[in-house]
Amino acid sequence: MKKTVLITGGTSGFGESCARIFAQNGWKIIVTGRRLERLESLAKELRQTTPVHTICQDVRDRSSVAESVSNLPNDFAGIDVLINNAGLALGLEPAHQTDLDEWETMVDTNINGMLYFTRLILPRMVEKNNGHIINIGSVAGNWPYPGGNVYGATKAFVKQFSHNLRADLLGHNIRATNIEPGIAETEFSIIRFKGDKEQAKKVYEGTQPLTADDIAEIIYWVATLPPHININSMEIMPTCQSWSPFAIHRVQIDE
Ligand code: NDP
Ligand code: 8X3
Repeated sequence: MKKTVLITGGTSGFGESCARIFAQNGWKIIVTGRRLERLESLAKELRQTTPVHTICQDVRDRSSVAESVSNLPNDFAGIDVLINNAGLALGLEPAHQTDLDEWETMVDTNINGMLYFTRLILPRMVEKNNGHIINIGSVAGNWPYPGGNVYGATKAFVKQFSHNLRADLLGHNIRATNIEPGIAETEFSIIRFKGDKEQAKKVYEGTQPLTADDIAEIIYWVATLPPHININSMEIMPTCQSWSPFAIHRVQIDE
């Protein structure tokens, strides 16, 4: 029997690549996103190989998420894997110069969106004693960097929530994984810099960043390991990325 994966934010980047790789491997696909045209064109492509159900919605809209989960067509209702991927970073300003609305948007999308889908789908997984929640965290949830402020904090939430899920779900045969990518070239930076493609391009200049397909392949591998194996978290960087020494502010001392 075909398995079913629900991927939030399937209109671009990691989510879109995940939809393709799971479809190529015969899974039934549920994809969400706000951009209807993109959802329709992806669905048209994937339907050549597998059944696809699309949900055009904002993950921040709790009642819409509840309605779409309770109205899933019968063929798609038994979700085996939920990939909480929809998310974004806005801005790279220091905390005291940021826009509070942008902080709220990141919290609502990266945290609340994930919570809504997880809470609504988990009881079905518990009932059938099977399932896998894969959350998309980030290196930004593990390591602070200037301008990472709320974005990194939302991803730290995602990480701890993923691990706490494991604690609650012990004995229910449900896996939970936090995927923590480093620099990856998707539309992420274009969104972070409010559509400024030149500024976004500079993030990747002179590097070989991760690609959406790299991450999707890792997610697919994690989801298809033998059922007794749970990857708790996986941090992935491109080879060209590493850590820096601690920053130290020094003042001139007059002798
Ligand atoms: P993209 O911008 O390419 O894709 C983001 C996806 O999220 C889109 O499909 C977008 O769909 C969806 N999305 C954003 N906001 C909402 C919303 N309110 N409601 C529904 N869908 C939404 O970025 P990535 O693929 O890179 O990002 C995917 C995830 O990976 C994010 O959680 C991001 O934080 C994380 N990540 C990214 C890294 C990177 O360097 N690229 C590294 C580490 C983690 P639409 O606009 O159509 O709604
Ligand atoms: C995205 C990676 O380093 O831009 O989560 O925060 S980073």
